[in-house]
Amino acid sequence: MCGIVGAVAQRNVVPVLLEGLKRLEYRGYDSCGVAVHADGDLQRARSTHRVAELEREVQDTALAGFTGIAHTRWATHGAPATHNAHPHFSGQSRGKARIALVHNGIIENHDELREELEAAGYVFESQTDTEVIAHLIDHLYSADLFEAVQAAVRRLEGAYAIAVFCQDEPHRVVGARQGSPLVVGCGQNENFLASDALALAGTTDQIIYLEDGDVVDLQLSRVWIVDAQGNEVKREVHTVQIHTGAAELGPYRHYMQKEIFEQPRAVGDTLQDIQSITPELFGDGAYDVFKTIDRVLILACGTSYYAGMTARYWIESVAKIPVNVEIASEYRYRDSVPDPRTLVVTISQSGETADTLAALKHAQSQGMEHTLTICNVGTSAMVRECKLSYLTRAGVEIGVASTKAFTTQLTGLFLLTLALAQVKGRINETQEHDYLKALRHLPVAITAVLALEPQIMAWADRFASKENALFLGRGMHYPIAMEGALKLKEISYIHAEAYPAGELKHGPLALVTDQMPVVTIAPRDELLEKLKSNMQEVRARGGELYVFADADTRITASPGMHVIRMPENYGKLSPILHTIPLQLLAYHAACARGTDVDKPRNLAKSVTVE
Ligand code: HGA
Repeated sequence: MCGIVGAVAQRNVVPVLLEGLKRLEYRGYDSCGVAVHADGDLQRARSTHRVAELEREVQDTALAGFTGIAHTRWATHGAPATHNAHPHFSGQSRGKARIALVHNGIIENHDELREELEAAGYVFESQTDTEVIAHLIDHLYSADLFEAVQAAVRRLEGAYAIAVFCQDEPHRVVGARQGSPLVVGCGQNENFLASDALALAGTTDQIIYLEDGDVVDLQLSRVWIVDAQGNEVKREVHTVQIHTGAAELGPYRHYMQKEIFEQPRAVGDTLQDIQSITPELFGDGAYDVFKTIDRVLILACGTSYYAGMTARYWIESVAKIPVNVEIASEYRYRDSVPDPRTLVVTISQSGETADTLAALKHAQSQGMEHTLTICNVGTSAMVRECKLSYLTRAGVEIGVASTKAFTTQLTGLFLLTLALAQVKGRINETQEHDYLKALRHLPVAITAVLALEPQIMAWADRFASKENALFLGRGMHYPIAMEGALKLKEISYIHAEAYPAGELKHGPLALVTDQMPVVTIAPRDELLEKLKSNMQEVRARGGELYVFADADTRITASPGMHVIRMPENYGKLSPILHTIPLQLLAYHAACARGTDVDKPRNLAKSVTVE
C-alpha cells in the first residue's frame, strides 16, 4: 500500500527519499513520485513504473532539494496514472504551485470538499480523494503551514497519513495521521517522516510513533507535535533496530519461493528457545488476564483470518474455551454483543492492517479491555495498542502472498492455546511436554515437506492450464484448504474456492467435471473415512483429485486420483505441515503461467487502507 517518506535537511534529500521508497516497495504500489523545494519552486517527478524508473528520471532532470516528500501509491480513488500519482500540488492555477502533499488513506468526504473547493476557484487535475487535502490546505493557508494543516485535518473524514510542505516555508515539512501509520525519524539538524521506520533504515534509528490525531511540525532542529485538540504532546523517542538483511534473493527465483523455504528457520525463531509454557510469554500480567477470560474473539483479515480459524479448532479442543473468529472489516461495523470477559486476539503480519486496527478499537470501545496480538512487527501500532503480544519472528516478508508469516502465526497461536490450556488447568505436564516436543520438531518436519517440491512442480504444470480449482479439507484442515485456495488465486489468478469436504454435496458438487481439479488435504485423523467418501463422490462425477495424504492413510494413486505422500502425521500441528505443499503448488502454478509472483496484480502487502 501507499508509502510516505518526507525529509527536511541541509543536504540534498532526494537520495534519502528514493532509498525510503525502495524500502517500502515491497508493500505493493502502482505509481510513485517525489517532490522537492528547489530554487524557490516546487518541483516533482512522477511515474507509473517502478521506483528505479523514477530514480532515472530524477537523475536526468537533476531534481534536488533540501526539503522534500515522496510516495508510492496503491490507487483507491482514480486509476493508476501519472496525473493521479502523488505528490499533488495546489496553487498552480495562480501561476505557481505553493503546496505539495502525499497521502495514505481514504478521505470519505472528498466529494463534498471538492465541490466546496471548486466553488472557491480550485481546478482539480486528478480523480483522487487526496487532491482535496492539498487544495484545502492551500485555501486555509496564511503564512503558517502548521496552522493550515491543523485547520485542514479538522475538516477531513476518513483515514489519512499526510506529509506536506510549502513553497513559502522552505525548511519545514508538516505531517499528520488519523488511522494510517506515520513515524518521525529524528536526526542531527535534519528530520524525517515515513510510513514505517524501515523506510529510514540507514538514515536514523531514532523513531517517534505518532498517534491518531497528531500533527507534527518538522524543521531542521525541531520536532513539535500537537494532538487532535491542538495541545503540545511529547512522544517517546525509540531506538529502533531495523533489520534489512532479508532483501537478498539468493539462489531463489522469487521472494515468495525464498520465504517458503525460510519456514523452518522462521518457525524455529518464533519458538525461540522456549523450554516450558508460561503465560508470561505473552507479556506481563498475562496470567491474570488468562485466568479472568472465559471466551476468545479473534479478529483478522485474509491469510491471518485463516490462521485464526485454525486456532479456533486448537483452542476449543485443547483449552476448552469458546472461540469466535471474525473478519475484521465486518466485525468493526456490525452490531455484536460485547462480553468484557473476552480475550480479544488480533492477528496481523505488519501490525498496521487498517481493518484489524479499527476492529480492535471497536472491541475496546465496547468495553473489551483484554487484548492480545500475534504480530510480526514489534514496533507496529497493533503491538502498541494491545496489552499482550506474541511476536512471530518470520523476518521481513516481501512476497505479497503471505507464507512464512502464516506458519509463524500458527506457531504463535498454538503456543497461546497451550498457555490458555495451562492456566485453565486443561492440560497436564506430560501433555504440555509432548506438545512442546512436537513444536520443537516442526522445523525438521517442515524441511521434509519442502523436499516434495519436484513432485508438486509436476502437478503445478497441469494446473497452469486450468481456470478453476476446488480445495477440500475437513476439521482443522478446512481453514488450510481456504488458505491454499487463496494462495492459488492471489498469484496464479486461477479461480479457486475451498469447502469443508462434507459440504460438497450441498451445492459445489455441481461444478465438478473432468475439467475441475480438486485438491484434497487428507491427514490421518478421525475424519479420514468420511473424507474418503467425499473423494469418491468427486471421482464418481469425473473430477480429478490431487491429494496430499499422510503416509499412513492408505490412499493410493489410481486413474483420476493423484497422490503425494506427506512424510509424517503431525497430530494437532498437522495444519502447519499441510500448508507447505499448497504454497508450493500455488507458487509453481503461478510460475508456469508467468505471473508477477511477488507483486500480483491489484494487491498490496501492508493493507493500510480500509
Ligand atoms: N486514496 C489515495 C491514497 C491511496 C492509499 O493510501 N493507498 O494505500 C489515492 O487513491 O491516491
